[in-house]
Amino acid sequence: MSQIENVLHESRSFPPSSEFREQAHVSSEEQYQRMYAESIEEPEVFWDRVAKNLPWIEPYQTVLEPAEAGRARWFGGGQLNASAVCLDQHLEHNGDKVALLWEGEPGDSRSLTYAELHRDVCRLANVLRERGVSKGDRVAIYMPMIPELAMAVLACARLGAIHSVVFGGFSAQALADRIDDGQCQAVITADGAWRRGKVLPLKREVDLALEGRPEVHTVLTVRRTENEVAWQEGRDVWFHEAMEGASEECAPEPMDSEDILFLLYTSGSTGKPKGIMHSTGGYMVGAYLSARYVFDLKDDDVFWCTADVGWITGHSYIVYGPMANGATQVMYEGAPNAPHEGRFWEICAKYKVSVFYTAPTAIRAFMKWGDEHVEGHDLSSLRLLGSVGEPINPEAWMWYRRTIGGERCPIVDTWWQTETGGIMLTPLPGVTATKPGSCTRPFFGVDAAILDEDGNRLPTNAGGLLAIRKPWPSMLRGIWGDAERFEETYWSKWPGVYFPGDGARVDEDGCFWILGRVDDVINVSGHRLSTMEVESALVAHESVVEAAVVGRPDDLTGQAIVAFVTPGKGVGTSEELKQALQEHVAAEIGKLARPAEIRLTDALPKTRSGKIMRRLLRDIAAGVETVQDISTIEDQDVLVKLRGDDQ
Ligand code: 7RM
Repeated sequence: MSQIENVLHESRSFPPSSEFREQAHVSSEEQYQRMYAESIEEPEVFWDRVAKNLPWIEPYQTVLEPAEAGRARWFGGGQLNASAVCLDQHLEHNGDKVALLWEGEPGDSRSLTYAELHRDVCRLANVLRERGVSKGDRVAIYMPMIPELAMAVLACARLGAIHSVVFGGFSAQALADRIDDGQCQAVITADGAWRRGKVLPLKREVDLALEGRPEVHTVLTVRRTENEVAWQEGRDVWFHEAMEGASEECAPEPMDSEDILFLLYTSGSTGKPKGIMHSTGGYMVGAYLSARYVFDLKDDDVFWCTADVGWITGHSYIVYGPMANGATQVMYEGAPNAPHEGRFWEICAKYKVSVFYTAPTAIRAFMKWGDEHVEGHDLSSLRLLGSVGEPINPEAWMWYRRTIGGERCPIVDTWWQTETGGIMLTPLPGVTATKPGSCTRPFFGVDAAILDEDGNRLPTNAGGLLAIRKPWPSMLRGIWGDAERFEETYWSKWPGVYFPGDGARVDEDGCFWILGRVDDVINVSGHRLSTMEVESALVAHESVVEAAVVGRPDDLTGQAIVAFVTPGKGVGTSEELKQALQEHVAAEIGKLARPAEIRLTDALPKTRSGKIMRRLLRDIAAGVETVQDISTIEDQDVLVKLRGDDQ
């Protein structure tokens, strides 16, 4: 049985103001319907019109070549270069426009125009070329959130080298695994990264990762934190020294549409991380269009996506999408609470941010820290807010709208994945009536539906498996070195249909509600419940900041619900609270969803990108040793504490 029961009842709806609607790129329901219908029925016509906006070096011959599932080819015969799309095309009219407003964690700042960024990217590409990097080679990038990170990504793209960005918070071992898997020959890094006033010694991690890996011929190191670093003559090169003598002339390498632009590793629930492959043409077209329409980007916007470039969100909505649109962006190096909990709002006010894109995990942290850290910062420049990464519970959505958005900014809750390359389900801010907790409707070209295991379409409001039934330009092109796993993971559940691994339902207005990862669904007495819905009920209680629910084996009911709950400020860890929460869930959802056990905890285990690791909590709830890969956990201490509670 693949149905997931729908227990969350949310009926609030927020249409965009006429003021927002009138100025938006997509500004009426009729326009959305017309464009959406064309994108599905005549994808060649729709995507040709979009792709024409990019500066092709060689025009494409075909828009979409039919092929078996997962093998579609986009913009065949065309050639372009992603760094030229992001930089060169803006030079003539917008060279002096600011590309990056960068803020360092210690409070230093830099601003770079498109012309300056272009010049540095050309020089860096020449440095890499002189070190022997060429088209098709893989380069690992392991850096803090500094402008050189964007330069590194774009310099690889300029040469046609495949970049593999590894998040700077990962360990030497995680870096080594990814270098090995992608057979990278060069690494771009920094001496260190600032994190809450401390130095994370990145170069030291690189040195450890490269022990016994002589294939890596070059390590290019940016000086950022000025900590001492070890040096291997011949291999190690200082970024600033190499850049000094480098030429500013570097023609972009013409790349075929289907040439690989980058690899990005994503960890599945089991097994080793998958090197997701993205193409040049289709990916750029998707990133360009989604950034433009979802964030309604205009010439005078200041866009801030708070993700790290180490995640797909940073690839598509810091580097490629916004830059393809010539946007001005804020880039911030540090933590949201360094040196104080109001740092993000201080930055929004300082740079007059107009479009702000962050994750539910951050929003819940802001709620927990308290409104006093928001108050006193002028957020009147904000006109649009976004959310990504996890289901956003209605409580956090409403707080975001009220406290950050001043009840005036539309919220775009965007559902997508590393694999999809770009946003797939989302409101269009000038058109869609948003609902707290729903990512609303499919973006252009996205044919989404809710199916059961056998591929049957499920009726309105029935929870089932999310499916994407047609190819889209920014879809993944494979898993690096593992064609079989690619087929098996994404294309084998139903013929010709992409399986993202999430549960969802569609309501009577055609709005999608993501119910969480299918692996996380809980089965209580034959009722399949979504983690998302029980968590949302818990978070709606005034004493709760964050919650994660999992199933624990139970002789009677199959599974019993265990809820891990982070209580709010000043709330005691009492038995009364636990009982109140159990009753609260029973009242909100029904007795069947009443947690059998509530565990209060200061923090939940999360991935480094902020997603709650329910699979780990499942083992803790069941009291078994975990066999899961825990290398990607954000804070190992959380695990120790949770396990300590156990005894
Ligand atoms: C962009 C990103 C993908 C998984 C995905 C979902 C979850 C992401 C939302 C969401 C509900 C959202 N890529 N997810 N966005 N769930 N609403 N708006 O996060 O590859 O790291 O993760 O994240 O489960 O499958 S990712």
